[in-house]
Amino acid sequence: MKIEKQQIASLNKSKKAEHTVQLDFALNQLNSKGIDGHAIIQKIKDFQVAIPSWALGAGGTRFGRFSYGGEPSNLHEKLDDIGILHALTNTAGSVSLHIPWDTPEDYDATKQIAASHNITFDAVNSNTFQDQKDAKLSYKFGSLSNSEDAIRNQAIQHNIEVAKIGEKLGSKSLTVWLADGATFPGQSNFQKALQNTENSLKEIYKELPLDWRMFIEYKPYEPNFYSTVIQDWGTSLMLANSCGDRAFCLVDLGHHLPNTNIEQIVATLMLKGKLGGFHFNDSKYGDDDLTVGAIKPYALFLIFNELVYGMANNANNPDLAWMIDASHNIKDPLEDLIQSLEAILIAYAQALLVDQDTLRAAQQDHDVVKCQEILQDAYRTDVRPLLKESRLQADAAIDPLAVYRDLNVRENLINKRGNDSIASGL
Ligand code: LRH
Ligand code: MN
Ligand code: MN
Repeated sequence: MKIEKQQIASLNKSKKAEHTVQLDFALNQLNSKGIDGHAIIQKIKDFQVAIPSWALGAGGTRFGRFSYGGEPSNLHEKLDDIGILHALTNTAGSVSLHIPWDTPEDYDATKQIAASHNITFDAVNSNTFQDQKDAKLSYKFGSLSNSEDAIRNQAIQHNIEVAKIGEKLGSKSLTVWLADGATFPGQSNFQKALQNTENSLKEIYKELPLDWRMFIEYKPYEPNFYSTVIQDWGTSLMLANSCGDRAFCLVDLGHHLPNTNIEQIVATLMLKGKLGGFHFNDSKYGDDDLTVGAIKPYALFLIFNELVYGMANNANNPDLAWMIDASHNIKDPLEDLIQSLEAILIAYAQALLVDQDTLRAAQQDHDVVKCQEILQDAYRTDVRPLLKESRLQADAAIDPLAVYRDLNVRENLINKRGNDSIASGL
């Protein structure tokens, strides 16, 4: 199923009058504060977030999985779903593949379908946290950190292979996330596990094309519940530094212990030019992979405030690879992704409203109250009319969720694919 521009344009018509009133109000409000709303609209229009190939079906939990119906059962159907998202939002312009879950069978066909939806290939993700069907050796006790040479080698070769697959599609980066760790004290030697991981990552890094980047993702726990080899940003930074200039840290919002100051981590990594990738989601307890902005929207805004500051001030930090990393247990995955994209853009637009010069001056004066006022004034501004305008200008939907429902997208997908198709992935 493909959504045509014409269908969106005709549904936009009914929203146009109300939108114009709201946009005028928002632009005037910003104007009175000396902010150029049109410049913000342009930045929102340019902002693209990768959709992971594993987020288009119902994820489920270890207790069960409830199918949503009409799920994509192969890579091409997944690209079609991202095409729907991109047509509606103009923000989902790339896909992040998980190999081997979504290894292309016919590269030309895959590229053609992606191109027909204006979708590019973002970071490719390796997977050494599961044993694959025909795998000779098991990752039960670790992959890149394993105490056995042959197992480490199999995992290294897999990562090199994933990069080769990505190269054929036009990807420029590899994301490595390791489940490696221990579930019980004494199970593994911390120093050896870390040293093995460092050596393995260096082997992979050495084989990456020169215009590629490597992103090293960290996570404190799960699936191992006593220790994880790459547990935090410090470990990730240390490993990235030892690999080289093209290795970076990847921050996944769900990969922090409760109350961690993620915005400070972002600031620190950007100062050092070492923040490369970003996985969006939200959580209440752990790596819940909930819809972005569903639980802690102010924290997301504070994180974006540091990202915006870093993008303006840390020329040594590369452009970031943005991706949604969420799982869908009870919602329609496409509706959930529309909500996540909206939350990301809201936080981004609000962060763009922060008057950095006034904030610096207030910080210099130690005017703590004013500092807080500046941030909260931006956070409490309704930027949704700017988002709507950015979509309208890009021929996307003023209200993507409403158009999705008006066009009966899910019903159409169920008719086409059936009620119990299953997407590969988590
Ligand atoms: C691990 C993770 C990582 C994986 C994805 C499926 O929790 O965040 O990014 O690749 O989930
Ligand atoms: Mn992640
Ligand atoms: Mn995760």
